[in-house]
Amino acid sequence: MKVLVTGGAGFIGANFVLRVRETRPDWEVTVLDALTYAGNRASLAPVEGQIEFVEGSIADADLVERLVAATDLVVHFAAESHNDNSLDNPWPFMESNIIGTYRLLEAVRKHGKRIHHISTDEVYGDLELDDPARFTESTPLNPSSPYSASKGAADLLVRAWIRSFRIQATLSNCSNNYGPRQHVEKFIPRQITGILDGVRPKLYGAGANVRDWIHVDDHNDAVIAIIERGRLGETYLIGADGERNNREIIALLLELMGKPADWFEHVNDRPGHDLRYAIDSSKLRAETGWAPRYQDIRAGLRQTIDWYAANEAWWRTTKAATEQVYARLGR
Ligand code: NAD
Ligand code: TDX
Repeated sequence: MKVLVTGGAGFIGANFVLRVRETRPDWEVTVLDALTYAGNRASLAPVEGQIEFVEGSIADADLVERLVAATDLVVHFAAESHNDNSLDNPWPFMESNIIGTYRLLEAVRKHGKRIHHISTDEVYGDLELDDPARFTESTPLNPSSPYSASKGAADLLVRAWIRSFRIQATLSNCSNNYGPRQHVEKFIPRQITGILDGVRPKLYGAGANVRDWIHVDDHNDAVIAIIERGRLGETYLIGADGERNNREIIALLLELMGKPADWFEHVNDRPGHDLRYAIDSSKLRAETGWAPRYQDIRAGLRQTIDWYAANEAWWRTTKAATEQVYARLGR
């Protein structure tokens, strides 16, 4: 099977390509990635020579059409992915996440190919801390930030192309990922690399916000399960029952990295900061048999810390520029 992976130089996409090479060696992989500030070709170094890499944008209709025509399946990870950036400048999110997805859908429709669209639990908005409810596939879309609104818009386009044009497509909405090769702008790698540099973790507001953490390999195994065993036209929520508030994550990182429990600082909160995300993944588990392998977040964080400690060259190049952006935002 020929697979076109958009955003394959980003965090989840690169880990997907590595996982596919490991577990599905007969899949032929082409990566399409614009190499924005978030893309890093070094993430694909272990599979150099085993995949084709095309530098370009999913918003480039001609390029997208040519690549989609030559593939069997598109796995669509490419996106602007950081909420804080979307609050600072929403435009790249509209272009990549909405127009880019539209270009892919039109090419998929024209050439009769299949697409799996990667999305986020953030399209459902947020939950109260004391609400026993979790998101399901039938939760209404209610996004809060320009990022999550652009992802929700893309999800609606995919659903409309399924209904109106009967394209072969599946969707998945996953919770917060962690693991190796995540950009240092994101919560967990920002704090790990900060601690390695002797800088205290930075907690937005009081840190009561809850995220439902999943290891990136578990997310990608779920995507492979949906590709192989999911029903066309369906949406699947991906989550590993990993609810933790941000204070708890910082406490775990400090403990695992040998720092005192109070060695962190509070910084300005994110405007419109979603309170809690929580995923009910029973549909995915029942229909595909998928289950997460990383049940213990402590072990997953240990592996992630070890990866950043051993791969300073990978993150050092982007650390200073990332912190300059945060300094300007007061976070
Ligand atoms: P990332 O920012 O690390 O990577 C995104 C990649 O897409 C980068 O390599 C970037 O160069 C590329 N890209 C951006 N715009 C592009 C364009 N116009 N054309 C081609 N390539 C482009 O993001 P990530 O965390 O790996 O997220 C990947 C996908 O998973 C996104 O769709 C995101 O919404 C979704 N998602 C992420 C999480 C999470 O916790 N990180 C959770 C659920 C869903
Ligand atoms: O320095 C920080 N301090 C802090 O307290 C940073 C960078 C974040 N935070 C908080 C904000 C969130 O409550 O940590 C939590 C996680 O923040 P992010 O890593 O920015 O993730 P989030 O906004 O939850 O979105 C992520 O999960 C869903 C991904 O970035 C999205 O792409 C995905 O869709």
